[in-house]
Amino acid sequence: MSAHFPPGFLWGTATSAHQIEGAVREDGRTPSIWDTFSHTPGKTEGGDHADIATDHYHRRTEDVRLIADLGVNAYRFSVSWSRVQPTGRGPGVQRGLDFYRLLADELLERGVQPMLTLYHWDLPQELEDAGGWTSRETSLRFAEYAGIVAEALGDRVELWTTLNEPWCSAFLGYGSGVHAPGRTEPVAALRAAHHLNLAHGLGTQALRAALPPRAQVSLCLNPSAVRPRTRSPRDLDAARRIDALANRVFSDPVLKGSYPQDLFEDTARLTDWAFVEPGDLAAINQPLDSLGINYYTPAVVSDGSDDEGPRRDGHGASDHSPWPGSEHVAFHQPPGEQTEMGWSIDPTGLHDLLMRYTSEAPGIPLMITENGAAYPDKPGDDGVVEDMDRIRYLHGHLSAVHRAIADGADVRGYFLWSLMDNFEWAYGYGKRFGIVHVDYPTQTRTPKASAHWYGELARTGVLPEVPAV
Ligand code: GBH
Repeated sequence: MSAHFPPGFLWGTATSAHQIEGAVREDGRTPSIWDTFSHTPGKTEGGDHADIATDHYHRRTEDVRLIADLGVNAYRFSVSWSRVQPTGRGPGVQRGLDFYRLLADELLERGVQPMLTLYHWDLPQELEDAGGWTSRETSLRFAEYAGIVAEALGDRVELWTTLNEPWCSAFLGYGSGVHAPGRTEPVAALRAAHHLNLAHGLGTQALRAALPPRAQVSLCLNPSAVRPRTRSPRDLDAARRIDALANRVFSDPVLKGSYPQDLFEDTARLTDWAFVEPGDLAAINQPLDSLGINYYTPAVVSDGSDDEGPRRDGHGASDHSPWPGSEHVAFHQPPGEQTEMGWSIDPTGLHDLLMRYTSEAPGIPLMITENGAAYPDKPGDDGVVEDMDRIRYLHGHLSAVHRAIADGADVRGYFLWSLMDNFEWAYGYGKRFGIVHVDYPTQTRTPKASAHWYGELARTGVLPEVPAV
């Protein structure tokens, strides 16, 4: 039986501003923390930076045509905060806002629904210099920025997302330091997590005030499908701890208006959480129109208290843990196939998460706002990239999505990461997530086999088979 998806399902691809735009010094844009970080020696693979990236800022119209030609009906992109509000304060810059306005218009003209993310990790450097996400002020600045973008684009963009993966911003940015701003302070990471939650809440209020009622507001999380390595009490406790730090620290305040009690206990020797002020949790606990889930791979954990050597979570090679108060938890590579990132391929993790949020966020539609895989794709002599590994990855995960829908999950859309190869953060350009190949020296875009395969799915709503090789 072939898998049919519901009518009206959103079939999209996703990108983020810093990973594709380039043009970092144009039209009044100032550096973000990722410009600073990638230009600091030793922070990214090969010293790669995103000064040019895929030059999307200059190729907007061509790229919109590419998106529409794939056959998809949605596109998720993010706004560069320092292009729109260079100091992180004060009025918006018209040229910056115009770029996104034109992008939205060109997408809509071609029948592609835009989904706008306000923050995909590129904090204006000026705000970092004033404390970044460790400072409460940044949450207030984010709400102001949200209002500016909503005023400028609210008449044409219906789908809004406040933050992309606040876990990465807080714990990779301020804990393990493998992401910008590269700080390695456990308490700073916890403060950042709270201020990101607060930014989501205040930003959502600012969006609601400025947007027409039909607009939909969401938050994109990267929940961890975390599994204990054994059923021993110690491994179960390790899984509970990671679930608190990866998942519930974000989902509980947003969905329930509280932080998990066990998280306070796990982190008690680090902080008393006095940075959570009266009224914050009510501000964070705003109604959501949908919840975005980004999924790549599950996590298998154990209590590693007796293990030798530093703990690593596999994301980069930092000696600093992104798990404040739970540094003793060990992460294990599950058996079986992996993508080029070394991330194990396991679609059941996605199914599990969709079912989990179906019960934890009842009545809130779900979207898969990112899913995809990196492979070292090389074009053949004919220029074609036969990325069968990626097609198999996608087929497996889309089957899991279909199964979750059959099991009662209200999933409204799927956004494939990524539209095209791009700047993969600390990994630089060596890791290619695109369904469109980018030849960086010439900026030539060539759809891979997966792009044709995905286009067929988007046009028909029926999951195609994996082609035989
Ligand atoms: C997303 O981050 C980003 O939103 C996007 O910008 C990025 O390009 C894309 O994914 C691909 O990386 O570290 O081995 O334990 C995803 C970040 C990936 C962080 C999975 C946690 C767990 C695997 N997450 N990772 S491991």
